[in-house]
Amino acid sequence: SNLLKDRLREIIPIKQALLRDIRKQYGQKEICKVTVDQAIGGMRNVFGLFYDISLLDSKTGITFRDYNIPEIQEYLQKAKNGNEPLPEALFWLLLTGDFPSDQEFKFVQEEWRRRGELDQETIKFITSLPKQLHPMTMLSSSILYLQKDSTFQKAYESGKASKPQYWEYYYEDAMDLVAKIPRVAALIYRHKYKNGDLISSDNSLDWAANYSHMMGFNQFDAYELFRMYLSIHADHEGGNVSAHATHLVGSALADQYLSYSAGINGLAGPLHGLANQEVLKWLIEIREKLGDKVSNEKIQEYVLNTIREGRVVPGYGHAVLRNTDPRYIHQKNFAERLIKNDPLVELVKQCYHVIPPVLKTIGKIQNPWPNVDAHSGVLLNHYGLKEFEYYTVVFAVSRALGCTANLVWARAFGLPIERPGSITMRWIEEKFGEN
Ligand code: FCX
Repeated sequence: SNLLKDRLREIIPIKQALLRDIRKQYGQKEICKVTVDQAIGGMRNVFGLFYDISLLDSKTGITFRDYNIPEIQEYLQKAKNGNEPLPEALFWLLLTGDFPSDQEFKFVQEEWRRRGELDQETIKFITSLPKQLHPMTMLSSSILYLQKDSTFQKAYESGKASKPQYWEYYYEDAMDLVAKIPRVAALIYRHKYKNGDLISSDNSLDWAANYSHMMGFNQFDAYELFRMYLSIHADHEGGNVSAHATHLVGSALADQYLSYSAGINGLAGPLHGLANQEVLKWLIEIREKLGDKVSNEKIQEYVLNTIREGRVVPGYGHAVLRNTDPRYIHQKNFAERLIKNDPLVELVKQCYHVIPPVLKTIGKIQNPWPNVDAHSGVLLNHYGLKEFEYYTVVFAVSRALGCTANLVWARAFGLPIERPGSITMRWIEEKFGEN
């Protein structure tokens, strides 16, 4: 039997009824006012999206179905002798709202193993991509290529799919896409950086460790890093660029592949997921220019210079968070537990003390604290992933969990096509002007 789909079949009618009740009771309540400034200013604090699987609080950070990062670390399945949550378990939690039993966890793991292999044409497509492409461009193109296998697209085209069943096809496509994405990502890595010397999968490993293995990193601690990394980046509520882009494109009934490829394209922007590559570049630049043992004063000066040059300090600031990102803290704890004497890790730690006070002095920055990207690069670098251009691909492998899980629910709830209104300068003047 299909444990996860069966569980969803049970929950979906209950949640659908709950949503109907919520609309009946609160449908006409006002959530927030929208000012002209907010419309022009990237819609900060405009609550206009419905996204049920995770929620971001500006002070305490992300919760996945109401559980924060320390809680998922404590309650989700871990590897033998491991400390980090396994993404298979997180995916169950995101989809169902419950922690999986061991049997349910194993079900997801087995399904992903079964669905994870790539066919020869796909391998050929990926290993024929021009090597000068950015790895995120390669990933997005490869996900688009996989769209040939979309069960939703086929069912829709043949007229077989009816609206109440849409979610089932989205579920199938989510499971396929998530099962395959580590292989796609590892192939891209080996093709671009390791002369096409491919490593086949090892299905005795869990999903995250297998990804690490296919990349070529086989230490237990590297496995732990991938388990941790792929869990904590999985989702960050609905308004961030990658989740929102996926959700928006999906609302036009574009399938999971078309939708997530769009999300990946947004994640590839330097103000979003690409920041983790930028952070490492920036840290290495500091060491090249200022040497091994950099004083706090020199770092302060360097930060001010970066800003003076019109650049952002990568890994710091956030559109919603107003505190240190708990995903940063989680990675910091990981490093303190497992990594000794890595100068770049030490530099990240030093920056945490030095940078926020400097950013606070630049009045306009809303959040001087580090975000998730401030730490992730040095950890990947520590275990041998030196090609920082590739870092956002690992982020994208993780974000597939949240983005595809959300689309299953978007179809289960029958959410309509997204179509907010837009305004012009003339519209504003005519509406609010004196005459
Ligand atoms: N360095 C320099 N300037 C910064 C800054 C930083 N780290 N963070 C914010 N600012 C600037 C903004 O550029 C803006 O300047 P402007 O008015 O001249 O355009 C001003 O401060 C106000 O911005 P603020 O309201 O604080 O932040 P936004 O919501 O507009 O933007 C991001 C949020 C994350 C885009 C911004 O803080 C930034 O560019 N940070 C660096 C890049 C980064 O780390 N991104 C990753 C974020 C995240 F975790 C993820 O999505 O992956």
